[in-house]
Amino acid sequence: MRSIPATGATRLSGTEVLSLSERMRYLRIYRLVAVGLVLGSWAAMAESTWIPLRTVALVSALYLAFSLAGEVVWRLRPGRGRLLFGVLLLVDGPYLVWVVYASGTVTSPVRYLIILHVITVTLLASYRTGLKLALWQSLLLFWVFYGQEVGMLAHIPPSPGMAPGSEFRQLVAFVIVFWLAALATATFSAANERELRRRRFDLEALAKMARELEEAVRSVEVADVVLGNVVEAFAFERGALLSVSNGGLSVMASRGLDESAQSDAVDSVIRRAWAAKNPVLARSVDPSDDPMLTALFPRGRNLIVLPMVTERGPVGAMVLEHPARLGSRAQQRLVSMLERFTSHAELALRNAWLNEQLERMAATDGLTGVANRRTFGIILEKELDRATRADGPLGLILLDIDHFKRLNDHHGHQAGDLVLRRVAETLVNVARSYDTVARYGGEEFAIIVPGAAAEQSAGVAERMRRAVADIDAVEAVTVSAGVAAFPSDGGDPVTLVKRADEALYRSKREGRNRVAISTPGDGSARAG
Ligand code: GH3
Ligand code: MG
Ligand code: MG
Repeated sequence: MRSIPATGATRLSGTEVLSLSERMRYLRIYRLVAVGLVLGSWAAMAESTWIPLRTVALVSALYLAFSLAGEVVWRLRPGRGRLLFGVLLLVDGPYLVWVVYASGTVTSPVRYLIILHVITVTLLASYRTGLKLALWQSLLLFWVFYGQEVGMLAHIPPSPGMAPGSEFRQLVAFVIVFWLAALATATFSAANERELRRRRFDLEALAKMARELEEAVRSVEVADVVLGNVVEAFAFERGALLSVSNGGLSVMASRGLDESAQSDAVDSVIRRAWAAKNPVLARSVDPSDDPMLTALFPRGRNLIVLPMVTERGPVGAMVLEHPARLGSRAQQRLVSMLERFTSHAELALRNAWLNEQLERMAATDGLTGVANRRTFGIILEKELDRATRADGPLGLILLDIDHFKRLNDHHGHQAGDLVLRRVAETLVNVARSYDTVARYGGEEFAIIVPGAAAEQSAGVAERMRRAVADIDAVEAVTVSAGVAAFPSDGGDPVTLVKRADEALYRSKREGRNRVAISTPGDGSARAG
């Protein structure tokens, strides 16, 4: 079982929340403030200190000079930044411990600078560095304490009010306090850091999807990019992106599902999400209320249903199955991130759909909905190429409505338009799915019949002629057709169309309402 990548961090381990130069800057500020406080407190405690202000000022100046020099070296040779940062932190220790010692170890108010230092470093660097530093400071403090006990260091008497012999206890109490401070800060900063890393992970995942969406043109590509990114970023095992089609839903993209279910009715959990315009979490799906999701996600558990709704109404939904139930906080974060992904998806899908609609409009005839002449030209070229490569036949039918001018004159153009639509519809019904029906001109249609030689194409044309004759219209409608085929009548589109047109002309001449197959004599007959 996988969990939500709180572990997004693994991918980002190289990227830090604060840059090294920012950390250097904050530590410089700390050092200046620390030295200022040390000198200030010395001036205030003038009579009660053993070490004169001048000495403290000198040591402080050396310490500041050393750390500033360190920074200068870092600017000159930035490659060794990390090492230098560590060395400067190590040097902070002896300085701080020395001023604490010089001001009377355990009672000195400047000892709080050590706590402040540990907290600062924990926040700026990492909790590990913070804890290492706490250890270093403790060692130095104890070393100073025992150094005084064994006479290695001059014994500086604590302030007068202290009970004799309580120094060690005081020291231990202080060390415990600053370890607690270090641990508390480390815990909080680790939590903060984790949160920041997660946010960054989320944003990077969104940015990655946005980049990939730029490349996706078709709506199915868009759906695939969106679902793929979501599933990858949040470790989902199964998911589907569904879109509204013909009142039901169909699967545009899926992951981990072996079925491509289609449904005429919309599952109740999806309708609920649409109505709420908010994600809905479903522990399980019910076969009677949610037939599609039940089919898509057998034994589905913990489904997150994200509605996709545009200003024109519901357009789809993204459904994801999470392998585990989540704590409420993780769930909130996940769901709000998923909503952001979904709103990108809505926008990208809407654009892709608009594009596809424009393309369809540019490729089809507005009145009849079949391919227009431009598309006919492109497809004929393509199919001829394919037929040439496959060494197979290709049929072309040109079909013209008989006496259409008369029909228009008698019943008006609207009736004529209706007949044109009916004829187009009839031709499409007779054609196979890989045939192309196109409106070639006013009341002329062209049909490309891949794989069919002249005779077979004539068969198709004949079926079309009969079907048109059965149309229920203001008056009987008939058509004449001319058939040509590749390779018998020619190898290029122009010749093929010309031959079919000549055959059509013969149909007209011989009395209309019939099909003629191109013959070598047609051309001269038309010319004559
Ligand atoms: P034929 O049997 O020889 O083909 O005679 P026809 O009257 O069908 O042929 P003709 O070329 O003389 O007339 C074609 C007519 O088709 C003329 C034009 O008004 C009509 N037409 C062309 N496009 C449209 C259209 O989009 N809508 C309507 N209603 N009529 C159209
Ligand atoms: Mg006509
Ligand atoms: Mg005509």
